[in-house]
Amino acid sequence: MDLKDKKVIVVGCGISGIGAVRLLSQTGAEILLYDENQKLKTEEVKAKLPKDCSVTIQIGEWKADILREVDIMIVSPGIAVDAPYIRMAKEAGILIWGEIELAYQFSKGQLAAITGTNGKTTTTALTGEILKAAREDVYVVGNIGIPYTSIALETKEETVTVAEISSFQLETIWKFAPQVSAILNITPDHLNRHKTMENYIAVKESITKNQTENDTCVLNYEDPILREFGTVVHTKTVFFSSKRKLERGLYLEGEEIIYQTDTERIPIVKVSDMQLVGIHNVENVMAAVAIAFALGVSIEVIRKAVREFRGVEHRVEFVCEKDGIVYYNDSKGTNPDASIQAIRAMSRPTLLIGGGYDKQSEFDSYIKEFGEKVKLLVLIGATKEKIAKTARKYGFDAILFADSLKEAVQLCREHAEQGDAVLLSPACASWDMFQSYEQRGILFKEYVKAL
Ligand code: UMA
Repeated sequence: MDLKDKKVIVVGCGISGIGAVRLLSQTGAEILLYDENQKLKTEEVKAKLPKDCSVTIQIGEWKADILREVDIMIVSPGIAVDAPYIRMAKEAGILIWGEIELAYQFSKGQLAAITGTNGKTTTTALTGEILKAAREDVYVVGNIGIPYTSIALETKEETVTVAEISSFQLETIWKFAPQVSAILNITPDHLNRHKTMENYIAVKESITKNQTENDTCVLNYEDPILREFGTVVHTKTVFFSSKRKLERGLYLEGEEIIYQTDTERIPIVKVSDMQLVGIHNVENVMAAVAIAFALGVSIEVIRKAVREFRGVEHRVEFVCEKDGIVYYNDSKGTNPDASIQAIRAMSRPTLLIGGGYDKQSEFDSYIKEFGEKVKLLVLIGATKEKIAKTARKYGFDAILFADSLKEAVQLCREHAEQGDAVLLSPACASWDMFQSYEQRGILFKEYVKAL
């Protein structure tokens, strides 16, 4: 679409809004940037934009006349579509696009789009690595943290873009049509935003809405919602399953991932040859393999990239093995559910470091996951007493307290034996002791390496 002389309002001054303005500044559009947050300073926002970029910035209270003569509204993912000013814009007949749609409108080449409640970042990163091993011009963007608009104008016919797409972003797509889509799983999440599970499912499934029958959708057979969706979706489908053999699709045979196509049975990789651990990662690998295969990547390239992929930093990330003890950094385990996945991924007796900022979470399910696997729990941070109390309630009392992460690492080393794993997966945010989960993870790795 030609945006020359069109009036476009961008809502949100986060990385999506800034990406959108940067793109729009190349199109000849007249740009208005709005953000509700009164604390933002116009000068600070300006500093994030190119110097020669002509944009009117409005911060704080929404003024009704702001929509006068506006043609298109570009919405950041964090803004709910039922926000009053979005409703007003709709009523005024203004086109509402998400930042993803804007990027799509200006993109060339092929697009793979990955959504799902869990696993999308790992699957997106791995798909990106496989494609980079096969093709020259590959971008990895979206919810993973790089706005799609930041690269859209650089794409060419031979480009492949791999995009992690959240439910928030799917709410405001219009013509967005990936050649390959994937929905990894759908379990309750973000219901404060989507209101009902039906809405959440519908928005996830809408990733396929503009795909054609020549395009592909990759789906998890073990998710009952997606198994059903596979029977009605109009695209070609590829199922994957970590629990049963499929007539067609990807599945586990013993220890090996197999891809059964219409004509061939293709062994992909043994789980023991992968650096990713845990059954959830087997599923992520299957999805990434299916996407790459649908985009024409050879099996040899796929195999090599899967074997070499070390995972996403801070998500059950293998740190090192020392004296027969392996260390994993799951600092991204910032809530009990995420940490449960990490504990499940451990195949050795485990010394677990937990605790952190208090988000008022309940830790019952986290403790119940310990089973016979967790042999020692070392607690740090604001939630240490609360987690210890919950653990004792379930009869688990192999608990130590530490005043710092460094001390927790040292305690684990003292108590670990050859064949054990030490896992940092706090089930809590980091803000009581660190700036971010990234900083917590980086320090953990430093302390481990210094042992
Ligand atoms: N704002 C308003 N009004 C609102 C809400 C927000 O004006 O009602 C303003 C805020 O004041 C702020 C700006 O909007 O200045 C923030 O916009 P945003 O929340 O869309 O954040 P971005 O920085 O643009 O980041 C977004 C995604 N954030 C969300 O979906 C909340 C990032 O995903 C994504 O990486 C990025 O775009 C690039 O595509 C983060 C996320 O938490 C990681 N995603 C959720 C998840 O993974 O569960 C969906």
